[in-house]
Amino acid sequence: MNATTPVLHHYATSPFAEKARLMLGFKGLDWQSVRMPAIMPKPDLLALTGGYRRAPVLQIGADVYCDTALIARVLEALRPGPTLFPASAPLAPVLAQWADSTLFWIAIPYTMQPAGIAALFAGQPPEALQAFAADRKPFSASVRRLPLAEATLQLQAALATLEAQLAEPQPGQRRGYLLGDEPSVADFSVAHCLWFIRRAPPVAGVLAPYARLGAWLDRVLAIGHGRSQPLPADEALAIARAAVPQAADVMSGQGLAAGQRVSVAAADYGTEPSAGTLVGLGEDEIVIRREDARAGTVHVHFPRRGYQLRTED
Ligand SMILES: N[C@@H](CCC(=O)N[C@@H](CS)C(=O)NCC(=O)O)C(=O)O
Repeated sequence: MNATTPVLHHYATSPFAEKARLMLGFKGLDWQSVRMPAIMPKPDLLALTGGYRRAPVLQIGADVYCDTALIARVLEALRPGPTLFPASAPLAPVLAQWADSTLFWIAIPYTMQPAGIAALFAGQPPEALQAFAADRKPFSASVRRLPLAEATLQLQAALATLEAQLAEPQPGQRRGYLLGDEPSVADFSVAHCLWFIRRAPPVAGVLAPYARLGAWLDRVLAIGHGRSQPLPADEALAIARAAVPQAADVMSGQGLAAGQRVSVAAADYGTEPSAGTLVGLGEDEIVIRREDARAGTVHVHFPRRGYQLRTED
């Protein structure tokens, strides 16, 4: 482990964090693990991001990467093989996006039905559930919450489609993963949603009729999380302070210039903005520079898709 070892800021029960952990395991990368709280306040995380509060966040030195769609691309650049984006599966990012935005918001209300909540919060005081509910209410207010009956129907339809996708393309021919014989980013995006359902045994029976999907989920989860070492948040901030962020460029033709004051926020939910100076803009990446008393000068990176970039001047 050294100053350029990836640092994942995450918590155990977060589905998107599980996606990132599995992708790190798939890449065979060594990483450092900073535990963040599951609810606000998250002062150590916000020292890095300047406002973005979602889980997970990846840090490499003084560069901070928000959103698992971007984290997947960063891990791919760090270690190209095995690839998350096989040339034979051009639809992998599209299927991943469907899972992250649509399947996730079916799996969450389905799992968070009373029996699921009771299992997920078993052994915790009632205040823990109250605090979680109070945190998530404004966080996800912009998402239409599916009633349980509708979530269940939509989940069963999605599971049946995924089961069909895993059928043998030709008799005797294997399809080990959703888009071929090797995993792609799509497998990790679908897997984290189903991983969450499995964590609540009283409601996980919904997965039982789909045998190929169950075997596929076992295979993806067996990839594991690779090798990680715990890191206190203070030490992650010290790593950022001691490092120099990577150079970035602002592409032309977008009506924006390096040095402009901007803010960036998720467009869907958890929309707390991060403000800073625009230093990078690419086809699918926004980079802002910010100064923080604890983290020093950091570059915070966001995907363009799904994020709103606003000028502040
Ligand atoms: N599009 C984001 C979604 C991240 C997300 O929704 N994370 C959830 C946890 S699974 C979250 O941040 N929940 C609120 C929190 O942890 O404070 C990504 O791909 O990283």
